[in-house]
Amino acid sequence: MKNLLPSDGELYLFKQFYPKIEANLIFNSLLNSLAWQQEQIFLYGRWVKVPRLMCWYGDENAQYQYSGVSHQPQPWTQELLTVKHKVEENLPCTFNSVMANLYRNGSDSMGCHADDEKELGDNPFIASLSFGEPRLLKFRHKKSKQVMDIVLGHGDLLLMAGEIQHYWKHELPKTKKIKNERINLTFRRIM
Ligand SMILES: O=C(O)CCC(=O)C(=O)O
Ligand SMILES: [Mn+2]
Repeated sequence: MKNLLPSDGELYLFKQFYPKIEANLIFNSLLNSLAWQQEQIFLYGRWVKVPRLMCWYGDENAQYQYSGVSHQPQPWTQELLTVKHKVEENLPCTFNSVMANLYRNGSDSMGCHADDEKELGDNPFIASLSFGEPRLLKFRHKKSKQVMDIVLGHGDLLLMAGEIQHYWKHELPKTKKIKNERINLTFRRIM
């Protein structure tokens, strides 16, 4: 599999890791069964709603800090465990938690960031599965400002590895074109 980055980290895309029919079933079931919530974060002195719905599942000891707030994961559902096992069978790593994001339409988004929290370790493997509406994920090199656009489609698996979080940030921009939902699962290992 080819590294999509020109330098400073590793990024691999497995198109249709889940073929369409299976991806449809998983999408519908995650949409209806996960405990979606709109989180608030403290930004510039006030509480603001994040522009998407989120929830967090994992092993009991996989606590996670988000905007200074400690989050306890919800216990794994059978379906998330089945998905996690299939991802792990195809990658050289294992995970103890998953962050789920629901983008209700093109107005929902994720700002520019790197997944560089210290509890993820130095060069984490992060496996990101997408379902539903295809959306653009934009990578920006922190120094050279080089940009890499990747479209994440229904059933695609993206793997971030190596030094990528040191050198690149990523974001899911808003877009007026998209009216339907997308679900993203990012599997992580919290130390
Ligand atoms: O929705 C996406 O593809 C990006 C998710 C992401 O970057 C994250 O959860 O850290
Ligand atoms: Mn991220």
